[in-house]
Amino acid sequence: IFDIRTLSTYTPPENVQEWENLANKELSRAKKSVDYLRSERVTPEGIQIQPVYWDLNDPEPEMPGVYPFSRGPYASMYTNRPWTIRQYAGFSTAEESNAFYKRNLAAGQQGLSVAFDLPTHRGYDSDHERVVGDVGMAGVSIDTLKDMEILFDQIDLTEVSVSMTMNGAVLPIMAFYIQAAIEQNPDKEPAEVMKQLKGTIQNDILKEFMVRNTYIYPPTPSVNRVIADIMGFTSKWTPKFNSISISGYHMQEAGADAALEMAFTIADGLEYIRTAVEVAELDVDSVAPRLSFFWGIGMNFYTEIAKMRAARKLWAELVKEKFAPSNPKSLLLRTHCQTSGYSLTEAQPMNNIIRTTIEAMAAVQGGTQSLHTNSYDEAVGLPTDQSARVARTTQLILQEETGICDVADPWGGSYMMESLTDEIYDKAKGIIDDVESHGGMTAYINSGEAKLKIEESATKKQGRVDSGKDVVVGVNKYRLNKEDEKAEMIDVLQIDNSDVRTKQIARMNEVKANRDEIAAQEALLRLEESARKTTSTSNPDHPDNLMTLCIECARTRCTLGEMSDALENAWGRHVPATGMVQGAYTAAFNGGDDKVFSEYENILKSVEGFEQTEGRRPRILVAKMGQDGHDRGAKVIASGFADLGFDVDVGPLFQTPREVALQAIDSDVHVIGVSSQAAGHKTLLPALKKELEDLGVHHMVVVAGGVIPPQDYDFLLKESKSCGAVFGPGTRITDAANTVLDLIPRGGGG
Ligand code: 2CP
Repeated sequence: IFDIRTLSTYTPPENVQEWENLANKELSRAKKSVDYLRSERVTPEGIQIQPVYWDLNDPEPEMPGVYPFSRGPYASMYTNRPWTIRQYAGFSTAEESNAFYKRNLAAGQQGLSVAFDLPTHRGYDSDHERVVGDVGMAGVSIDTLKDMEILFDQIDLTEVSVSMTMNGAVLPIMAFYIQAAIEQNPDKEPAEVMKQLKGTIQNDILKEFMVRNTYIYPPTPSVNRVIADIMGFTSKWTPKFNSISISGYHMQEAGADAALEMAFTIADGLEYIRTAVEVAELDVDSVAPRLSFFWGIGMNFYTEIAKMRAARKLWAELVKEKFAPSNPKSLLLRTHCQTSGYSLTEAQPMNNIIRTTIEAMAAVQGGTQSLHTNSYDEAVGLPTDQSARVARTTQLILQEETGICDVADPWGGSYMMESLTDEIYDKAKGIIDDVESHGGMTAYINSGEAKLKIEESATKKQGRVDSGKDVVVGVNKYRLNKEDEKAEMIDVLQIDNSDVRTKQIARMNEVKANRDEIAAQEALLRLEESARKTTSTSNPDHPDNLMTLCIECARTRCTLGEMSDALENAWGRHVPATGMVQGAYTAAFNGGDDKVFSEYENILKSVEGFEQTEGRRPRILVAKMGQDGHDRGAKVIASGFADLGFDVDVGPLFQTPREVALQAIDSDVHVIGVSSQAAGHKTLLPALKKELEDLGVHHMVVVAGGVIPPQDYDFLLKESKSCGAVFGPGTRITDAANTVLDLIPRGGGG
C-alpha cells in the first residue's frame, strides 16, 4: 500500500511540508488531519486513497493550496469541503421564487443564486413601456424593497450564502439585499448584520459591454463610480461578501474559445484591481481577496480542466507581479462554474443530462468552488421542478457516490494534462499581453476589438457545426426521424407574463403610496448629486458613497427604476455600436464534406437567382426586441446570412416592436428575422405583427429563432400567425436560409 509515512528515506521537500501544514490547518476546523485522511479512504480492494499525489522524485513538486495554485486554491480541497452546489434560479414573482428556493434548500442545495428578470437588470420598473414582454420571464422581478423581503422570507440572510447575478442595476439590488437583511434582524445593529452577510454579486460590467449586454450606463461611470464605490463599501461593511464575480461564462456562451475566455476574464480582473488601487485609492489587500471568478464549462473535457488549472496560475503570477499584495489570499483564484447552455440541444433533450454530467465532472476535476448544473430542458425554455431536480441530483451523485471528492487535483502529473495546461496558459498569456499593451481591458473593449474577436470565434464555431466538422449527436449526426423526435418533446414551464406584470405594478404602487414621499425624493436627489461628482466617493466612510446612498434610497422605499433614473440623469444610457464579422462562416465549409459543400453552393446560386429575377438581393433585418441582450444567435445569423449573399441589416438591441417595424420599412427589407432567447416571444412577436399591420405592411415575412419551446410553435405559426417559420436551436444556417428564400413572395420587383 502506498503510504508516504512508510518511505523512511523520503524527506518531503518544502512545498510538500507547506502543503501538509496548510491542509492540517484547514482540516482542524472539522477536527480532522492529513494523517486521518490517509488512513480513512480505503477502497473495497484494500487500496488507500491519498488526499493528494505527487512525484516523489521531484525536488519541488507543485501542491494544492501552495503558490502558484495550479492544483487548487485550497490545500485539502474537497477532501475537507466539497464545492458548493449553487443552482441559479428565479422566475416570475418573489413569492414563487421564494417557495422554489426553500424547496431546493430542503432538498440538498447549499447556497442560493438569484436570477433576476431583464427589466430589473436594465434598471426599469415593471410599469415601463419598454419591458411589456419581459417582466418575470427570465428571472424574478424586483421593483422595491418589499419584493426583496418576500424573496428571502424565512431564509436567514446571515446564514445562507447568496449569489446575485446583477450588473447593470447592481447598486439598487445590493441596496435592497442589505436593507432586507437589516430589517430581517431588528434586534441587531446594522453593522453587525452586514458583517455576517456572505455571498457574491456578479457586478462584472466590463464583460457586459463585450457579450452579455445588460449594462445601463456608459463604461467610465460604470467602472470608476459604480464598481469602485461598491468595492470600497464592501471591503469594510460586508467583508465576507465577494464584490465581483469576474465572468468568462458569457464569453464562452457567446462563442469564445477557452483561451480567449480565460484571457479576457483575467484581463478584466486586472482592470478591476487597477480601478480599486488607482481610482478608488483602496489597498490591494482590502479588495483582491474578495474578487471571485466564474467559468463556463463546455464539452471539451480536457481543455476545460486545463483552463481552470492554468487560470489559477496565471492570475496568481500576474497579481503578484503587478500589485505586490502582502495577503496571500489576494493571489487566490476561487471560482464558480456553470455547465454550458450553448452545448444543450433541443433535439433528444435527455442527452443533455449526459452532456451536463460530463461538463460538471470537468468543472470539479478542474477544482471549482461552486457549481451550477444546467437543466436538460434549457435549450427550449425555463426549467421545471423535475428538470431542476435532475440537475441538482447530478451534483449530489458526483459528491456523494463517486469518490471524486477523495483527492485534490487528480490530474496533477499527467503528461497530457500538464502539457495542455502549459499550452493554454501560454496562449492566454499572449492574449493578455496584447490587451495590456493596448492599455488594459477598458481601452481594448472601447476599440471594439474584444467583441469582434469573440464574434469571429462564434461564427467559426457555427460554421464547423453546420459543415459537420464538429459533431453534435442528434443534431448534425445520428438525427432521429421527425416522428421519433416529436415523441421526445418535453413539457416546459410557462409563465403568464401579463399576470406577473399586473401583480408587480400593483405592489409597487402600494409601496409608493405608503412611503414618506419627501424622504424618498430627498434620498434620490442626494444620489443624483453624488453621481454628478467628479471626485472619488469610494471610501467606505464617505457620506456620498453611492452604495451608502442607495441603501438610504432602499430604506425610504424608492423603487429600482427611480434609483436607476437618478443615476441615468447624471451619466446617460449606453448605446452600443453594431458591427458584423465577415467571411468566418464560409471559411468553415472549405475542405469539408462534399455533400455539405454542394448544399452551401446551391444557396449561393439561389441567392444569385433571386437577385436576377427580383432586381436586388434578398434583404433581412436581424432584430432583437425587449430587454433580451443575448446576441450571439443574432450576430452569428447576421454573419452567416451575409456570407450566403443576403443583404443584412442588424438592428440595435432592446427595440420595441414598433421600432423594429419602422426600421424594417425604412430599410425596405424582405424579411425580419427575430432572435429571441429570453422567453418574450409570445408577447413580442404578435405585437410586431400588429405594428406592421397598423403601418399598412402586409408583404413582409417575419421569421423567428432562438430559445422557443416547440409547444409554442403552433401559437406563433397558426393561432397568432405572427411569423412564417420558427428556427429552433441547432438549425443550420444554410437550412434557415433556404426556408427564408422560399417564404419571400416573388414578383415584387424590389
Ligand atoms: C473552502 N473553504 C475551506 C475549504 N474549501 N476551508 C477549509 N478547507 C477547504 N478545503 C472555506 C473557504 O475558505 C470559505 O470560508 C468557505 O469555506 C466557503 O468556500 P468558498 O470557496 O468561498 O466557496 P463559496 O462560498 O461557495 O464561494 C464560491 C465563490 C463565490 C466562487 C468564491 O464567489 C460564489 O459562490 N460564486 C457564485 C457565483 C454564482 O452563483 N453566479 C451565478 C451565475 P471564508 O469565506 O471564511 O474564507 S448565474 C449565470 C447566468 C448564466 C448569468 O450570469 O447570466
